[in-house]
Amino acid sequence: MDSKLVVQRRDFLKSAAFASGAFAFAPSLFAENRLTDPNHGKLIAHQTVPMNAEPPLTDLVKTWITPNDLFYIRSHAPVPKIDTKSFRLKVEGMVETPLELSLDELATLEQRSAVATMTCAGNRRYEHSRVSPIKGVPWQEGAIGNAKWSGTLLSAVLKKAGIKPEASHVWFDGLDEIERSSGVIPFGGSIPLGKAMDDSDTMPGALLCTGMNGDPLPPDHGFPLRTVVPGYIGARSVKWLGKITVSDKPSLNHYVATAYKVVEEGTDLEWAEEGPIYRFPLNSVICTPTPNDKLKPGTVSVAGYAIPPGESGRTITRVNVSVDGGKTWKRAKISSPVNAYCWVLWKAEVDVSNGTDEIIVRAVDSKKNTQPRRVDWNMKGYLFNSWHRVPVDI
Ligand SMILES: Nc1nc2c(c(=O)[nH]1)N[C@H]1C(S)=C(S)[C@@H](COP(=O)(O)O)O[C@H]1N2
Ligand SMILES: [Mo]
Repeated sequence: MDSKLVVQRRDFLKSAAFASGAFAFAPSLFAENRLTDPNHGKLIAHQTVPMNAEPPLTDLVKTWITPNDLFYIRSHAPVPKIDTKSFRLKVEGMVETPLELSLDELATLEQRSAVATMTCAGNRRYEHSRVSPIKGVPWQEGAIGNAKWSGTLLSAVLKKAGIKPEASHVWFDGLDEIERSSGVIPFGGSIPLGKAMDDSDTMPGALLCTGMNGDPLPPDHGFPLRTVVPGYIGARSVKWLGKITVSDKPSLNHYVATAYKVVEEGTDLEWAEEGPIYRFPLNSVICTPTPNDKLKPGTVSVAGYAIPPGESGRTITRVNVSVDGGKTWKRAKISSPVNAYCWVLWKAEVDVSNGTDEIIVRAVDSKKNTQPRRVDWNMKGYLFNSWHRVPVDI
């Protein structure tokens, strides 16, 4: 699949497709799409019904904790109206005692707070789309955020229900109604039971979350209850959670059984053979300067984020910036806490001259894995994590 290798941005700049505007940089396109809705005034919308929006990159990296009004929103259907008084979370399937829990009852079980980064599997899809167009929200690099999540340990709810020995997966169904050609379905996710029970002192395996950065969950982020699965792609963190099903296989919901897989050609066999994506990969991104910025020769401040792969004990150890196409690298300064399951923010000062045509970043994690220079194109544009390149005009 060499033709579909994600080629360097320099190559794109020269390509006719790029010059024709077919894949023009989104910032200009975004400017026309800015939302007028005061609640989402800071976000840049790709679509408003359902809401799919991301923050401007320069704002995104101003703080390690992403404020709720700067947190990207990815919804497949409008926000469902949920009456919190009559709301009951159903817990069923391979359990000793099926449960129907009110929000007050959930609050009596073990509570936790944890800071974790959430990112959409489609983050950076628009870069991928330049190789060959991809359907789906054309996310830039803003489909990511770092928040303090609080709520009930999923493991506490499962223990209360009693897990049957044959169980091995936990399914989540949302209360939203997504219209598909086959009919109306809820958004569904699922995780292996082992992940659900994998709590440490600092990080829950998964949370049933009611609070985001000290506020009740905003409606767009799943009020009154959502799953948060640290380390996993955002799609596993089901919003407006209504039902948990314990099973011996992954969920049969479309968003687990079919969508969110990495496939290259999309044959029936490939879809059937490929398993669901769970964890997100090592990644790093330059947030300033942006491709539109005019720079002068001399020292330029570069800033962005880097995220370790979503695994216990894996942290970012190094972020490198290059202005000569990756021949030499300068180590960036990490300006935030460094934790597993969380992004870091970084800054670097680099010297640019009239010959500089791009700035590149790549990150290294504590297992000495380096972010790949290139990655293969995939049909849905998921998990794009090649070196991030920003073309500059000096
Ligand atoms: N019920 C429901 N849960 C959902 C979704 C959805 O459309 N419906 N989108 C998922 C996807 S793809 C992502 S990336 C995250 C986004 O969470 P956020 O909107 O709070 O950023 O929610 C996930 N949970
Ligand atoms: Mo997503």
